[in-house]
Formats: sequence, C-alpha cells, structure tokens
Amino acid sequence: MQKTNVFPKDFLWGGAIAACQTEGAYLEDNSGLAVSDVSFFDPKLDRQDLAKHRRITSEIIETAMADTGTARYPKRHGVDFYHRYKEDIALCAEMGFKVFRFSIKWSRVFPTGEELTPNQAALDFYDRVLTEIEKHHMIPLVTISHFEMPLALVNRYNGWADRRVVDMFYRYADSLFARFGQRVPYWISFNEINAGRFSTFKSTGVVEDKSANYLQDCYQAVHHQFVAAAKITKRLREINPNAKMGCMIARFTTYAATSKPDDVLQMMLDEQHDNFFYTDVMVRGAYPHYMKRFFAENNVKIAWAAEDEALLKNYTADYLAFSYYVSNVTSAAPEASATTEGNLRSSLKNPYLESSAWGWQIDPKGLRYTLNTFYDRYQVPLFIVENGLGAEDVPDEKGQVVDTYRIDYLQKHLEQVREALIDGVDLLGYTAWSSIDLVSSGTSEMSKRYGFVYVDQDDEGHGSLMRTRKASFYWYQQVIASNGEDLSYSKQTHVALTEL
Ligand code: BGP
Repeated sequence: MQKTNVFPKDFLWGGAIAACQTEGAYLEDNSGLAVSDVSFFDPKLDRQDLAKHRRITSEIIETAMADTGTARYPKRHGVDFYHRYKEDIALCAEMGFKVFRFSIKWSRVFPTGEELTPNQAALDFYDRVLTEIEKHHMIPLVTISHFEMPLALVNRYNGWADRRVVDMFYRYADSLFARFGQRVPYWISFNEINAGRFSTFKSTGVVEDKSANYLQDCYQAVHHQFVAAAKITKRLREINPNAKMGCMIARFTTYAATSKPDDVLQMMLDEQHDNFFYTDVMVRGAYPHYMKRFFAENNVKIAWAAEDEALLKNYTADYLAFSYYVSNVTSAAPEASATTEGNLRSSLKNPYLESSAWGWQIDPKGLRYTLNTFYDRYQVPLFIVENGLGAEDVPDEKGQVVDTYRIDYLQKHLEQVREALIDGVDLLGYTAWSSIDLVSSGTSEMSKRYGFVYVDQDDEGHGSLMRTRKASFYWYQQVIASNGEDLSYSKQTHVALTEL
C-alpha cells in the first residue's frame, strides 16, 4: 500500500532530557541534595540485575551523604548541562526540534523542600534555559518532578508517604507557574508516576527500611502524588488557562506468556495494576473498581483527605504522556520468574523479540498497540515523551559514532507511530530519549547512551565533555525536515557525517 504522509502539520518533534541526568553542578548556586544524588555507580554490578539499584536503604543514603565526591555518584556531575545548556539547546535546534522536553530540579529551587520562598539563582538558571529554547523557536515541555525530590524530605518525612509533602510540592510548582507560567505551553506533573511502585525511592522517596508497612506507604505516596498533580493542575488553570498539564506513566505493555486463560487474566491484572490504575485516576478522575479488591487483598488502606475526591475528579490531565521502550511478558505460573530486564522492572522473556545489551526487549509493534489501547480507553491526546535505545556507542577511528542500530530502533518505532496515526490515534508529538547522551537513570552509567549527540565522558566521569553529532543526529534531522515522511537511512545521511 502506498503510504501518504500522515504526521499532522503541527506534530511536535523533539527530544527529552532530565535535570538529574544532565545538569551536574549538584551543589552550585545553593542547590540542595536530591534523591538522584544518592544513586550510585557500581562497575561490578551485573547490567541485567538492576534490582540492587532500586533498593536504596537508609545506610546507602547515609554513605552517600558522607561522600561529597561525584565519582561514585555520576548524576551529581551529569553532562554539565548546567554550564553547556546553550550549546546543547543549539544542537537540538540544529536537528529541527519543535519541542524540547527537560525537567526542573526541585532540590535546586527548594533545597530542602521546606523553604517558604524559592532559590532565585535556580529560577534564574531555568529562565536562561527557557530564553535559549525560545531563541531557537522551540517550545518547552517541562517536567516538574523527574526523580529529583529534595533528599531532606526523604530523611524527614519518608518522602511522599507523608501528606505534608503535597503542600511543599505545591509551593514548588506554584513558584514555577508564577515565574514561567506564561512561557511554557506543556507541563508534566510527575515523570512516570507508576515508578512509585517499581522504583519507589527515586520516584517517591519512600525508603523500605523506614516503613512499617512498605506496600501501604508506596500506595499512600502515589495517592499523595495524584492529589498534588490535581492541585497544581487547578493552579495552572488559574494562572494560564491555555497551558496543558499532562500525566505520565512508564508504559509497561504486557503480553500473556501463553493463551492459557490464567495467563491472560494475569495479563489483564498486570495491565490494570501497573498501568491503568495511574492513568484511570489521572485521566478519568477516580480510583478504578479493580483497585478496591487489590487493596483489600493486600492490606492497603489509603488515607483520603476531605478534598481529595473532588480534586481528582475536577482536575484531570489534559493529555496522556508516556515513555515506551520495551514490552513485557507475564504468566500466572508461580514458578515463572522474571528472566530479563526492562524499564524500571524485569519481565519474562519474549521469544519473538530481540533485546538490547541491557536485556530490554525491543518491540516496535507494541508501540502501535499501546497507542491504540490508550486512545481507545481515554480519547484524550497522547504524547510519546520518551522512546529510544540505550547502547554502548564506540567512536570509530575518526571519532564518529555511526549508530545505525539506534536509527534502526527509532525508525521501526516511528513506522508504528505512523500506523497508529492511520488508525486514527490523536498524537501530539514525539520526544525521543534522549537529545544528548546523559547518565543512565537506572544504573548511573555513562556508557548506556541514548543521545543523538555523543558526549565524551566515561563511567568514572573522565573525558573532555566534548559534544559530537552521531549518525542518528543527521537521520533525525531528515526525519523532522520531512515531517516524518522520510524515515529512511540513506547514504546521504552517512556522507554528511563522514565529510565533517
Ligand atoms: C525512564 C526515565 C528516564 C530514562 C529512561 C531510560 O524510566 O524516565 O529518566 O533514563 O527511563 O532508562 P535508563 O537510563 O535506566 O536506561
């Protein structure tokens, strides 16, 4: 079938980063410590056994606080975006980005989370970042919380488990709206809010050994985030009724291991508990029926304040954003245990899919399935705000990175996006993860790279930090210039690189 171009004229092409994985300068201008500054790099750790990274204990936090260095804690130095943002944003503009997704580091603006007024130096920095984005005629998509809550709130309140954190977050978000509310058309309240269940510490700051009932605290923390998202949506609408507030999850597209009805039911439950619970609350505005049974059977009793029900109902998300990297497989068999890694969680192996070097299962068709599933269920605009391949890029003798494997990954996913658009899905845009190499969220490695731009830095933080355009840079430039019509990887793309 001859395909005509189906990407809407105003489709928002772009790329994404997060503050804690790029900025560095972790104490500069009176910034406070964030949960991300505790995230350590361990060269001995098995790449495909990431559970250890997710299990942050009080002892790990204490050790991190006593160490002021950055070597073991790469998110503290990032890729120096704090000082190189002009160059990095210019590179995005050169690729033709229409939108640039970045996050604001909460602990930079409110170093302990408890201050009554924001740190002006931090706001000034983000002001400069926004000015640079505007200078290049891009629009900003700002994530308010991307795994960067002040560590002080963990130590004092066990993170979001405590209701008081809702007000502190509100104060933080309100300070952003007051300063930037007229300049930012798209916001996301919480990055991958379902991470609260899978990578709890970095998402909600809840530490298992501080909890009497960990599962209870995990869900209570998520409930507080739902309420906080609703409250700030209310505030944003007062300040700028044209701005849009999105919710976001890490999409765990899940298949049944077999056609056995037990496995299919398990798939349904995983979909409900791990994905739809979050989007049902944030898009439909109420807790879904299936969670009542889950909570009852798992002894979870969520404390609701009088205002919560109305807040959730009245201030739902304007659009549904999600990250998509992999698909998962599930089974009801008690002996079936996860055999491969994935974004934030592990999964059974899918014999029909290939995996990245980190065990993440590559499934472009799952993206079309996901887009249709979400749109069927909610009929709100969707936004793919993360999609990309983590790979170990090795520069050749000329110092160039010819990352055809990344082009192949993105190309296949965009082909499925195109199919979904033909299916009739309403999709606002696509921000690839990531515009530039950055420190891995899951493992704090530098060698797990996602960017269109290579950054000369190794896992220990050594390197010139020089930025170099990869082959995928030129490919993506062509994709955007053709508004998604030309997804091919041609010799020409390659020549542009080698002639540099
Ligand atoms: C998502 C996060 C990102 C990003 C990405 C890739 O969960 O929102 O911050 O890093 O996953 O994950 P990783 O860096 O662990 O490969």
